[in-house]
Amino acid sequence: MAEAKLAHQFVVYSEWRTALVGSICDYRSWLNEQELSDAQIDWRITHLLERLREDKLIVAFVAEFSRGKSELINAIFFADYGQRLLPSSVGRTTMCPTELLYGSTKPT
Ligand SMILES: Nc1nc2c(ncn2[C@@H]2O[C@H](COP(=O)(O)OP(=O)(O)OP(=O)(O)O)[C@@H](O)[C@H]2O)c(=O)[nH]1
Ligand SMILES: [Mg+2]
Repeated sequence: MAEAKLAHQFVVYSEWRTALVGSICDYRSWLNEQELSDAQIDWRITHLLERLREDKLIVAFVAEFSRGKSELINAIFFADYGQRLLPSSVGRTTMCPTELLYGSTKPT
């Protein structure tokens, strides 16, 4: 139930981003028609559109050391693995900012 609700919210979010891309494209066309655009504005809009089209979701887990970040990530994303994928123990463990990536086209 909660999973279906979350999935639905992601669909709504994705639709909102698509609509926003459309509005920004319209805005860019209007700027061009009115001859109000320049190279810098065009570059900024292109950059913004690229970011919106990427549709990448970034979730950050931030806290002091040994507060359970790694354990929480293991529980949320890797509960089915039956073992801790991220090392987690008392004291400083991870030691540096760590980035985990997932993409359906990337090898697992
Ligand atoms: N009792 C209890 N212990 C927890 C909980 N979450 C984490 N721990 C324990 O707290 C300790 C630290 O957890 P970590 O997940 O390694 O903490 P961290 O925030 O990733 O720490 P650093 O990587 O050092 O920044 C580990 O021994 C965990 O097993 C919890 O909800 N309850
Ligand atoms: Mg950690």
